Amino acid sequence: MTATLFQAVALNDSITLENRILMAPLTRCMADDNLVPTDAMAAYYAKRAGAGLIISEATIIRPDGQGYPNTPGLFTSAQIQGWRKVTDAVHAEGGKIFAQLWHVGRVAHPHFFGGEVLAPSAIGVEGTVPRMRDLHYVTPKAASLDEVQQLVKDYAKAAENAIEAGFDGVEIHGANGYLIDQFLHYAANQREDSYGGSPENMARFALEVTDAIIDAIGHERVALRLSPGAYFNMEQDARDRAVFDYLLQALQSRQLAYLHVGIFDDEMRFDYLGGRVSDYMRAHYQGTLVGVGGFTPDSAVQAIDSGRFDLVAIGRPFIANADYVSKVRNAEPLVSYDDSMLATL
Ligand code: FNR
Ligand code: 8K6
Repeated sequence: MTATLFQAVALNDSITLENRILMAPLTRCMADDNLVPTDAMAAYYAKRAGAGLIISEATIIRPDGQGYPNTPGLFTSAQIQGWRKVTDAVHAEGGKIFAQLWHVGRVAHPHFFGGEVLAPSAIGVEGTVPRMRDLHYVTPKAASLDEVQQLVKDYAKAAENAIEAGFDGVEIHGANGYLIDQFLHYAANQREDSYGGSPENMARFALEVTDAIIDAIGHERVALRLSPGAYFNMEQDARDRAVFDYLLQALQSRQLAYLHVGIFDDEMRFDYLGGRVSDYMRAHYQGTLVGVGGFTPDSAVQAIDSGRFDLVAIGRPFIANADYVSKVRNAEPLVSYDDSMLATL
């Protein structure tokens, strides 16, 4: 009884998805040492082209956006050519793919690029780089106004590069405690200039990045992922609610392709949001919403049929089942995900 998932859905006049199942963005740390996507990555994505839309693993917009080993980039011509092989392979299988644009902000590590770590404020996080546990996070430098403006330009440039690489659009990674999300939470943003101190100011960077990318490639091809509920590399602060109330309202006029919930488990509840992040976003945003986090085909159908969101993104089960979509369509059993599957593509 999964027919709901196999209805086509128009995101706008330019992009129609064949089904409601998105492949969630999944960092795999398998690009080469120049952060260029490999042939193995092209094969990995092509096998998953049955998704209505693939969202690529998070892809860094410039060198100081890197916080994990071998995450791909979109700032050199070799990287653009590498991604071109991926997008060609996905398109040859009849699929669609957006690039997820990423800068990790304060969880970047100088080990990868040999420079300063930039963030909204000079507030670090405890901990170490995943998979490289001897690399401790450093205290970042608060970006100057000029540096903030350069970041906005570099997001727009990476979006242009994504289109040159053959992507159907981009998803801005504004979630999970990375740079854009750091501007949106009081725990990471204590600026006293026009980018901090009030909902309007704290939402400014997210909106400037979104608008610059819309100007560069058109609103039909731009999506955004947000984490109003702080849960990863971020402490909760009840004042954040007003920032997201403001931001979601402001996004209404941008006519994005979709808005995507940034969470690992949709059942997580946040007091200051009144419950689940997905329900909060649904109540405050009228456009197409993508839910995610622990869904099975049945629970996704239930959520979509009851109007909680419009499309579902599937993460770990897509790692375990390249043919996730055809298995669901044919009611075949799914292989269970296991962390050991991250070792190979
Ligand atoms: C993720 N997730 C993630 N999110 C994101 O926005 N960009 C990314 O690059 C990644 N990378 C990533 C890697 C791995 C190994 C996991 C498990 C998760 C989060 C992901 O998109 C999704 O929100 C969660 O996995 C929850 O969905 P599932 O797995 O329960 O369907
Ligand atoms: C080296 C791979 C990098 C992957 C980046 C994303 C991390 C994925 C898996 C870790 C799970 C983190 C879960 C955080 C949830 C916190 C809930 C309170």
